[in-house]
Amino acid sequence: TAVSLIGVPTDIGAGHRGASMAPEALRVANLGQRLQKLGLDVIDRGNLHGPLNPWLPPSAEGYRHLQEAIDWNREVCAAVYDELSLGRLPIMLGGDHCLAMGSISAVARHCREQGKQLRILWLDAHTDFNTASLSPSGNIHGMPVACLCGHGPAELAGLAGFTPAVTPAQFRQIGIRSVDAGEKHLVREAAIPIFDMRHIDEHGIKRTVEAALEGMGPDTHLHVSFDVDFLDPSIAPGVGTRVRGGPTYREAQLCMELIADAGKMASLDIVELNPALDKRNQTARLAVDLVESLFGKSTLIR
Ligand code: DIR
Ligand code: MN
Ligand code: MN
Ligand code: MN
Repeated sequence: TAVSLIGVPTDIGAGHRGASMAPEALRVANLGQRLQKLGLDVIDRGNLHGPLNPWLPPSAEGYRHLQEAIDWNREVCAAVYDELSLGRLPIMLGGDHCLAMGSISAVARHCREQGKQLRILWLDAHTDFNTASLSPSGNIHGMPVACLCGHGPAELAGLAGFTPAVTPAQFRQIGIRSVDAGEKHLVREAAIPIFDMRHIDEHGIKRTVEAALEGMGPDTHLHVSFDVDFLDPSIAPGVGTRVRGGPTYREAQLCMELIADAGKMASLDIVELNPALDKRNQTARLAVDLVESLFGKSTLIR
């Protein structure tokens, strides 16, 4: 497999500063070298460029930094589309989760052109299904799923070249344990397939991940959007929005191993890592450890 690392150093979508330092934190934690050791062809494309964080309050329309989010996501969308066209697997080194609007829009376009089915695995504590009117914060990192499903401003919802870029039925969300009051209504209405923490508690991580991956065919492109706050904050403190009660280290490892076994992952976001809130880069190192498993590292082979 040929993979391309794409740094997206931005925190314009988040409520805390610092995710803009994460691409470098992941490099310092040797992401590229570790993937190379697994036998992958790795190219680090360096960082994309976009507007700095003006750190303004939400506008009257309810978005914080909307124009900045549009500018960044145009860059992300173009870069991801180019990598997919080259037959490479793009890995986004985020950056806050708003970048998934650009990456998944590019993937949706690629899949439409190639006649592929798209499945999106959303590993997150949050559903990220807010709209400007529902969001309590106005932070755009809480809106990418809604936006990709057509609930958002045209400049973002239309990045793929068609709207909606994807449908709720293409998502599988795992690890959910925080949904805002207004967001709940839209999540239910859209009927997004969600495997929340209660589901994991009751059925175990193995059956949960297997259910989320069920029904993929030979032509399925699996996009994994890995929000690091998916993990329990006791093992992953370096994120802006910690929510207790997430997957343990072993559960997260097994989750990644099962995704690797399915053999369908063709694009990946690593988002919301915040080195400013981390200790000794431990959360970046944990993310790298888990991404190795996502690419098939196992105890007995390699
Ligand atoms: C919250 C936080 N639901 C919001 N969302 C986060 O502001 O919309 N998503 N942190 O990952
Ligand atoms: Mn392809
Ligand atoms: Mn989250
Ligand atoms: Mn998220």
